[in-house]
Amino acid sequence: MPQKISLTRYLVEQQRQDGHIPSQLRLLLEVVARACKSISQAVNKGALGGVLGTAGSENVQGEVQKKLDIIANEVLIEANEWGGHLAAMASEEMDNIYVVPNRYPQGEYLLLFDPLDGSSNIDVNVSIGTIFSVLKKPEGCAAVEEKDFLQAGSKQVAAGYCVYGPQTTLVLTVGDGVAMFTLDREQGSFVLTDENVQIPADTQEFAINMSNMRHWDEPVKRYIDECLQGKDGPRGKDFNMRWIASMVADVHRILTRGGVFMYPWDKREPEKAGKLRLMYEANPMSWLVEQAGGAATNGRQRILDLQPSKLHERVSVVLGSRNEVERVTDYHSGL
Ligand code: P6P
Repeated sequence: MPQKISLTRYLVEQQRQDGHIPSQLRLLLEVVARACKSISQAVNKGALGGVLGTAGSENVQGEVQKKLDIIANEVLIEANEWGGHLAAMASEEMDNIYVVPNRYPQGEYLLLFDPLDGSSNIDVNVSIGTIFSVLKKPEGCAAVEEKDFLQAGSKQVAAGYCVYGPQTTLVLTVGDGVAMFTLDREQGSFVLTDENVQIPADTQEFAINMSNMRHWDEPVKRYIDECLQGKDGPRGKDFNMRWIASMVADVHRILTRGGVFMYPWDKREPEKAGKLRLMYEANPMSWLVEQAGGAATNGRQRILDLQPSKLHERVSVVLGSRNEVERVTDYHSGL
């Protein structure tokens, strides 16, 4: 029976091997993992825990907040504010940044998260998840402000998500590939179940919300139309479609077996670059996908190169199997 490697042991060995994970970052990642275990418990209770349904409020995005959105946000704030590893946090569920209170020591990291992505699936028992991204506080920065968060995704020092599905699985990168940890509920710990995750460069599976087809730009319409023509069309092969409406679940499938995920700009709200948020959805997911050999663009540019101007900035997303992402991006360039 192979020895079980816990998340703690994996992080300690990574730290020892190549210093990729300074001790403060290791502490931060373990605290986030523990918070995800608590969120998983709350999600698993569902109706028995009285946590389903809406909270009767809206978030900064103008979206109705579910009770579990707020619970997950509070769990992450309370778990991370006292440890001394963080200077501040930012969340999809909070208009402004949350600076660590003066009663606690300040650390050198900034934590950003979507505490519970896929909220529309909560009440119908479909996989949802927590997405997180870690940046360093800028050098010489005394009092952290929102502008200190506005760093390109290429500046991330850690990124990951925890998907609450048939298994609770934590997926993580610190820039040295992607590792997956499955929650062993009997031990109460995350156990390494996959490392060096690799996304196949080609795929026959795309993920997009087809109901928006009439609103898409021409390059996206062309790409999807060619997929739908199947083996008799220009692609010469049939395609399958998946759309879970939880980015975490769709990305987890792509990391596990390949595919391409698209939430492109559309003309319903032309002033918005896209629906998904750059800082705490697209950036962490794009780094994970690239670390697993895939690619991630906004249709034209590498997502990790984008310079954010607002904390809750939105972006168009095309990510997954490298050859498919490159094809979509080429179509946007008129090739
Ligand atoms: P739609 C969930 O609300 C989310 O932000 C992503 O997790 C998901 O991929 C997308 O929105 C689903 O959007 O328009 O299909 O409901």
